[in-house]
Amino acid sequence: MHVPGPLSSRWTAYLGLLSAFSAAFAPAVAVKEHDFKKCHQSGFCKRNREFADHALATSSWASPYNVAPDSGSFKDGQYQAVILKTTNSGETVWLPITVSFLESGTARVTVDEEKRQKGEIELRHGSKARKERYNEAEKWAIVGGMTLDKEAKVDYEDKTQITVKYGPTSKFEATIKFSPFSIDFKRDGISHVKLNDQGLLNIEHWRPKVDKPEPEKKDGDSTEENKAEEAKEEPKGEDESTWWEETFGGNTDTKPRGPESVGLDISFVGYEHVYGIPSHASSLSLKQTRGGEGNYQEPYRMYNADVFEYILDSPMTLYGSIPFMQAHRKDSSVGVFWLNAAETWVDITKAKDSKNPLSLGGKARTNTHTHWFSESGLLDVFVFLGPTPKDLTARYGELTGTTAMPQEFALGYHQCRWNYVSDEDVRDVDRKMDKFKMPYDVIWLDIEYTDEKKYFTWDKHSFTDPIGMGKQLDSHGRKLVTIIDPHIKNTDNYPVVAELKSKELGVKNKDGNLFEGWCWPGSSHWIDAFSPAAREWWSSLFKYDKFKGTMENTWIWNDMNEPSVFNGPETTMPKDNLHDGNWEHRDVHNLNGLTFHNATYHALLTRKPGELRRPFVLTRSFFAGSQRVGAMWTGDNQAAWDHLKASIPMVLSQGISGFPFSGADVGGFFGNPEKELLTRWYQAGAFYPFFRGHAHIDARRREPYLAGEPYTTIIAAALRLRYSLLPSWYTAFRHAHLDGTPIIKPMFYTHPSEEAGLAIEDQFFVGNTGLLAKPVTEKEKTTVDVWIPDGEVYYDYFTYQVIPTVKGKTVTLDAPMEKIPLLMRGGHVFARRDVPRRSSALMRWDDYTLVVTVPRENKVAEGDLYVDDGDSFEYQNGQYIHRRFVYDGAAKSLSSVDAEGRDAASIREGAWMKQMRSVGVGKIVVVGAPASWAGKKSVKVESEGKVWEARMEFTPAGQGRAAFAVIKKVGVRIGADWKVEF
Ligand code: MIG
Repeated sequence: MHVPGPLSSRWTAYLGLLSAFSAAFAPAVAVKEHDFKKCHQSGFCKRNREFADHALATSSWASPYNVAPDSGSFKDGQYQAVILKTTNSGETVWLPITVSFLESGTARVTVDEEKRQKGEIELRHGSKARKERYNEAEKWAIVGGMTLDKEAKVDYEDKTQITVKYGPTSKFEATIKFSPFSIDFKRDGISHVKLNDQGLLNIEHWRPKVDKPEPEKKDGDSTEENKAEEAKEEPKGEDESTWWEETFGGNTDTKPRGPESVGLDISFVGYEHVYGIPSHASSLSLKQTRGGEGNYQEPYRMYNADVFEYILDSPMTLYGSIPFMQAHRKDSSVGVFWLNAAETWVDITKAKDSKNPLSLGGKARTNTHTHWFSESGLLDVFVFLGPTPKDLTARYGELTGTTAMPQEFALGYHQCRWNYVSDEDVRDVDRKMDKFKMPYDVIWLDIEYTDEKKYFTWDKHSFTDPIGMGKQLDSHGRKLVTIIDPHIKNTDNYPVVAELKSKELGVKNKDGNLFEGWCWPGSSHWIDAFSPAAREWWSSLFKYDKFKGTMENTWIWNDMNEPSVFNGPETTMPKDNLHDGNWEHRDVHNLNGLTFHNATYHALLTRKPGELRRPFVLTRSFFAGSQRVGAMWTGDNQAAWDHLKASIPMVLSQGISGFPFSGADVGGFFGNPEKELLTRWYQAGAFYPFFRGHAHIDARRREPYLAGEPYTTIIAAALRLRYSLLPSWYTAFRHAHLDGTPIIKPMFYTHPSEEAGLAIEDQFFVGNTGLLAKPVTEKEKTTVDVWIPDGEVYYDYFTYQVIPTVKGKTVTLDAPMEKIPLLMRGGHVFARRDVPRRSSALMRWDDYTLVVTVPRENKVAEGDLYVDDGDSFEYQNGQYIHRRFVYDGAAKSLSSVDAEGRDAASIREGAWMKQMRSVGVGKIVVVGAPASWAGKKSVKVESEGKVWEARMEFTPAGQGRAAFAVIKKVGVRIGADWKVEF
């Protein structure tokens, strides 16, 4: 039985490390790797790897899974059949398979286990665990895109196989082979994705436990004798030692259903790069995982966990997971989404194609083989056939939803630390940011604001007047974020825990009693946010009159929702705990963070009757779909240069995996950054979609104004750069919201045809602005090499220097301390607001500056601007401005039209839109203006039936700087159609 002591080793180790930090600020202590499972310590991981080793080493290997003769039928876009597995003991296992072809061109393959069989299984220990493979991951992750493709057709069928054509213009096809079972997905007649091509499909069927003398066990490793004994069992070499019970780090997992993992190989034919499956502190282009030089030994793991002091360049799991992977080669992208919320591992290997070396213009192509396995649940995989990276993010977004349209303030700068110690401290930081002219939008309160870690309460001594504090912030349009965690202190006189208990809203242990564990408050219980009743109760706690001290500008931070349990196995919950519907924690673990985040999001929607504002909730743990309810950050990084560097591929990886509202703690959480590092981190952080400075409780104070000169001025400039570009960031969020496009984009995403860019992970484009950023992430570095993806002209953002670029080559840029390497690609128009102010709210009615970057040969430059009230849901009723700007060098004009072709007259203007009538285009800057404009003093402006002249100043090219023109006092409304003629 799992009986955690009140102060387990985990808890004391945690405290020990914390105090070690306060004592010495020793250089980063590496994560205690032995606190987390390696593959060989996770029973099903070990078994699936051994299964793979055996299959791949056996030349005559045939997958023991076959589609039952005549079991298949195809109807209305769905193929259904039964796969039979014959076990070594001669037993036949029935596995119903459904292949769904969706209208969007996505295919879904779901394999379940025959219900009849499940019924026969007696669970051990009289367990209450649900006897069914978990089939509700889709209920949490999927919100659309599930319409079946009624046009999908059987193209060919015989006794051995069936081919279905589907997708837009039927250019996709799937050939399902029966014996052994496999699926080959083709696009335009060519194989791209193959399932079970290597024969690694492995569905550990449910079986009764046959009691026999317990073999000797030690933490997942079996002895040599046991191995010999087990070799006689099915399938060959199977290690049964962890079938029925598993022990790790002193915690025992009673496994009432026995072995039940699902595994499958997925091959990407002709693909050399795979990306995604965040979050890992790893490269953007994922590494191979089965050893060899420069490769990992361990599979990428997804088992959401509070990984203390995580190490870099590692496939270890982190706080959240998105089992969505994309493969890319020159001009083609395909992908898979493995919908399973249990512990999951992915092995990746790459191999030159020996079979057909002449296939791609004589070059032996590389195939990437991936091997996925999850501890329990359905085998459920979506296959995307691209062909572009944008198609993948859009199709994935249709299924799991897109980034919620954020509060506009959320794109500003967030000032956090563990902890601001009193309301006076908060007020003081607020004043100092103003004094040093540093814009910011949000100040954060970590766990110490509470009365003894009882959430929804305040420490009465240090936070005497939270409302007064909130009002001071509000006077400059600023916000407060307070932390609320899922562990509820188990103590007397705390109504929250009393209700959780009396209403039975907590996660239960395997015996069906309220689960108790240790976290910050000491003994705690955990809300079970899978339960509708618990979510409803959670909502009640956030009402303004319930969570006293909060007001309209208070928003929420959800931490520790993996969940983190100090005395639990791998710092989380026992897998045999029970959730709503008696699903085991094992089945739902990776969804836990999403459900809690989701509960908080919905709670904030109902704080006050009639108040309909977009919630802001930051989460640490997440799963596919979490993007619909808020932002994430990459957790407890360190104040070290390599952590700054690692943050960029991590944030890019989030972006291409459907959850782009992400950032890393600026400055590094643990330790004290030297001033140069802190400054460079602000310069990089100004390009994270989520931009927050944060620090550990034992770290020295590091509010940006404390840095001293020249750092303070440089950091202030980075903050202001962020603020001036907010209109473009917000527009990028709009695109992410509409179709799942990342906010910052890696080279493979924007330039999928450029092979040399496919692995680049340290530079990126911002939205559609053409802004190419390459933050400095190395100490004492004063130059950077930027790789140039195309033949466009590139200008320096600050100086308008024309960068001497060659497509596909790097160019070295000067990057002294005060400089952020930032280029403008020719051919874009983007919006800024140039008047520096204290917060985004104070910029709401400022005029815009439009920057036109003239492309090569003075052709066409384009861009857009999306604006709404940044707060309510009125944008869903058409209350927004979305302009498309087109600069046409040949026609000598710049025009603004409604980006969606809406008729202005058809929009009934609400209060916000009315007020926007007073907001105009203050300035237009044309970078790279044609030399022929020299001598011109004005331009013709036409809008709303009027024509007038506006002054233009032209500065000719000189010393490598492009010519540019500035038009001031343009005099047009931002919401109106207009045209400028040069
Ligand atoms: O176990 O709330 O990642 O940002 O400051 C540490 C205290 C708990 C972990 C979060 C970190 C936060 C800290 N929390």
